[in-house]
Amino acid sequence: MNSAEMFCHQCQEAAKNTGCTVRGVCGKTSDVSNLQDLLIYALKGISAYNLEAKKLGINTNKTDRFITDGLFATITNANFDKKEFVNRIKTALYLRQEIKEEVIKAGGKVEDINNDSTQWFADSEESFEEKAKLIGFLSIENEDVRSLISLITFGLKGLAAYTEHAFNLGYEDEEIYTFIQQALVDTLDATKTADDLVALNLKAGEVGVKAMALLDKANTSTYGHPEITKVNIGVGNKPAILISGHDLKDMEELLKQTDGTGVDVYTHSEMLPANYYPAFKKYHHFIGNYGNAWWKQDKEFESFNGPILMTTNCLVPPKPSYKDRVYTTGAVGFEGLTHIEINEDGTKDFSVIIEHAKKCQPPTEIEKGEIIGGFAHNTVLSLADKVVDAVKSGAIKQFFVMAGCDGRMKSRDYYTDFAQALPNDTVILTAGCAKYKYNKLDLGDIGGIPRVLDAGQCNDSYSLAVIALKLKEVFELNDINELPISYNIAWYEQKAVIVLLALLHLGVKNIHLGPTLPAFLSPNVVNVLVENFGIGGITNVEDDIKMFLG
Ligand code: SF4
Ligand code: SF3
Repeated sequence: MNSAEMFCHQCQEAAKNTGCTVRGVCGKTSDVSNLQDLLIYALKGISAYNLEAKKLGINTNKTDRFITDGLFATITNANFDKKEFVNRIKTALYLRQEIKEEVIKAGGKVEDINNDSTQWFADSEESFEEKAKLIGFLSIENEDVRSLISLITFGLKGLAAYTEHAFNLGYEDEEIYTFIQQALVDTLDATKTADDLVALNLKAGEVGVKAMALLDKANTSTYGHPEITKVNIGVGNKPAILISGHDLKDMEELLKQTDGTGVDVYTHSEMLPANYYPAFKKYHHFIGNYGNAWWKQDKEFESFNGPILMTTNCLVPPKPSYKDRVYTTGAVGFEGLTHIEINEDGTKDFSVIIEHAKKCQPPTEIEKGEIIGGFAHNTVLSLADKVVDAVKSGAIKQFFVMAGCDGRMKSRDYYTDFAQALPNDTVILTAGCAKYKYNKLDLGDIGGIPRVLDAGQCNDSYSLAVIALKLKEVFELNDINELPISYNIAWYEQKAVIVLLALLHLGVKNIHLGPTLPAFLSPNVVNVLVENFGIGGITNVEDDIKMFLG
C-alpha cells in the first residue's frame, strides 16, 4: 500500500472519482475503512476452511451467516463503528480456527489451504491496523486485476446484502453461500487470469439473479405480492417512528410492536416500498412515507421529531441535533447510537424506541399528497394485456429502466431532467432509491398506466428483469435486447454492482451507467465492458435521449 491513510473506491462518490484516501466522502474514517478491508481478508481465510468443511458435510450455517453479514457490514453507509469491526475481526479469527479444527477432526486436509489469509494472526487494534495496510486494494499491482477483483468484491457485498435479507425471513440457498466463499478465496488466487476474473464476475451476476429471486420469494411468500398503492407523503398528528433501510422483517416487527401503543410508523428512503405489501398495509398506524432518498436525512430526520430506526444502509453520520434519536440494527452501526440486537429466537425488541417515541412531538409536515407504486412483477404481469396493447398500438413507444441509487451529487439532477424531458409515449420502470429523482413529478399516465412504474427497492430490480423476460416471450423475440427497453441506470453503492452484474448475466446490452462510471474500473476493463456489453456512461439529457431513441 502507498502512504495514503486509507484507500476506498467502492462507491460512486469516491473522492476525485479515484478513491478516498484520507477520510471517506461518506464520513467513514480511515481506521474504519482499513478495518473493513481487514475483515474482508479475514472472511477469505474462514471461507477457505469453510468450503472444505462443506465438502465434508459439516454444518457451516454459523460461518455462512457470519461471512455474509461481515460483507454486508462493509457496504457503503452501513457501519461506521470502529469497535464493531475490531470485534468482528477477532470473532473471524476465532471462527477460522474453530472451523479449521472441525475440518481436521472430520479427516479433512488443511495443508493445501495454507496461505496468509488462513495463517495470519493478530489480536490488538494496533496490529490489525498494521496488517490492514498490507492487504488493501492497492497491494494488487496490476491495475486490471485490481479492477476486476474490486468489481467482484463489491458485487459480493451487494449479493451478501440480499442473501442476508432472505435468510432473515428463513430463506437460504447453500449454492449462494458456496459461491460467495469460493469467489472470496479466488480473489487471492494468483493463477487466475484476467479472463478468469471476468468469468467470475459474470458468474456473480448469475448467482445475483438467484439471490434476488430468492429474496423476492421470501418477501412475497411472507408479506404477499406488492399491490398498486397510493402512499401518503403527508403526516398525522401522533408521535411516530421512522424506519429506513431495506429489511422487511424489521418492518414487520416494528409494526406489530407499535400496534395499539399510540405511536405511528412512517417509512423513509428505501423502506418506502413496504407501503405496497398487503401484510403491512393492514396496520392503521402505518401512515405513509416521510421524506426522500437517504442523503436528505440530515434535514428530514431533524424535522421528523421522533426516533429513527436504521435497518440497513444508507446511514449518514448523524448530526448532534438528532443523534440521540437514531437507532441501528442488523449490519448497521455508528459509535454512540443504540444498537438493537437480535434475540435467540430471531425476534427484536423495539420497546426502547417505542417508549422514546412517546416522549416526542409528531412529525413536522414537509409535503402533502400521495405517490403511487407497487408495480412489481406480479402486478405488471397482471396488466400485461393492457401493456402489450399499448405497445402494439404505439401508445407506448419505449420503456426506460431507470433503477438504482440516489446520491448527493448535483450532477444527479440529470435524472430529474431526463425523466422530465422524455417524450409522453415513454414509460419509466424504476426500483431503488434512484426513483426519488422523479417520483414526485407529475408525469401523467398512458391509458391509465402511470408513466413511472415503481417496482420497489433496489433488489426488486429483479422484478424488472422478470417483466422484460415476460415481454420478450409475449412478443416472441429471440433476444431480450430486441425489446423497446433502454437502460439508464444510476448507481451509488455495491448493491447496484450486483444488480449490474445480474443484468449482464441476463444478456442485457447497452446499459448506461451514471452519473459517473465506477472509479474502480480500469480503462482496459471499461473497454471489455464496452466491447462485449455496450456499456456506456451518460452525457447530457438532450443528446442521451436522442441516442436512446435512436
Ligand atoms: Fe469514499 Fe465511497 Fe468508500 Fe465512503 S464508501 S470511503 S465515499 S469510496
Ligand atoms: Fe439507495 Fe443506499 Fe443504493 Fe437500495 S439506500 S438503492 S443508495
